[in-house]
Amino acid sequence: MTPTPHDALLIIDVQNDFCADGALAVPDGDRVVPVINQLARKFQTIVLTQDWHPASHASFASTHKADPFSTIALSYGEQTLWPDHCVQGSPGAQFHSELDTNSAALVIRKGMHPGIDSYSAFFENDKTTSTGLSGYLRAQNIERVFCVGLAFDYCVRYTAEDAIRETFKTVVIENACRAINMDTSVEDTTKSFETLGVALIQSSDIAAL
Ligand code: VGL
Ligand code: ZN
Repeated sequence: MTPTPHDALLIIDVQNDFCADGALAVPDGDRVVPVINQLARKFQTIVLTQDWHPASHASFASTHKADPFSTIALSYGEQTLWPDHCVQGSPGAQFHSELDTNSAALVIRKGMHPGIDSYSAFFENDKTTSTGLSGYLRAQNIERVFCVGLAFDYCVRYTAEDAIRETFKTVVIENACRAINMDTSVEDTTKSFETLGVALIQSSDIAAL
């Protein structure tokens, strides 16, 4: 697989709070950084996402005086409650300091509505509020997206699922992702990718890396 001008790299949530010592640290989250930086050199179109919550966001357990990693019913359905993370402007919300952000054309900030979480780079968790990413990618004549980053079983998963529903060919580069891994979340993700036709590859499958 060699990236063409019709391919985009979507780099999901490589932020301090998802890396070592972060508020919602993903095991080995930091290890995606060198892999992603290497991949980025192969793509002309790169989009970054940044989880960017207001204080007291509806996805924070503290907002509901509930335990982190429990679930709650919100207006749009079941929502997992997380430790406070990626609060707008906080150090935890910044990109990992070693991530190459200079080559990105666009940063999509998500999870900004106080009452709606957003795992996907395309649609918020209510499945109707759009971030505008599809329109941007279509305007750039993008036909295929490669998804990388954190976390494999949440934001990368939802992004890839929406990308293929939005009719982009969709590839997830497994070794450029790390998972939160709750219950069967990783297994559920790989099964869903198989069902939907999301391709799962390794960074070494990208030609002449
Ligand atoms: C994420 C949980 C909450 C992610 C973001 O980036 O996967 N997970 N917010
Ligand atoms: Zn979040």
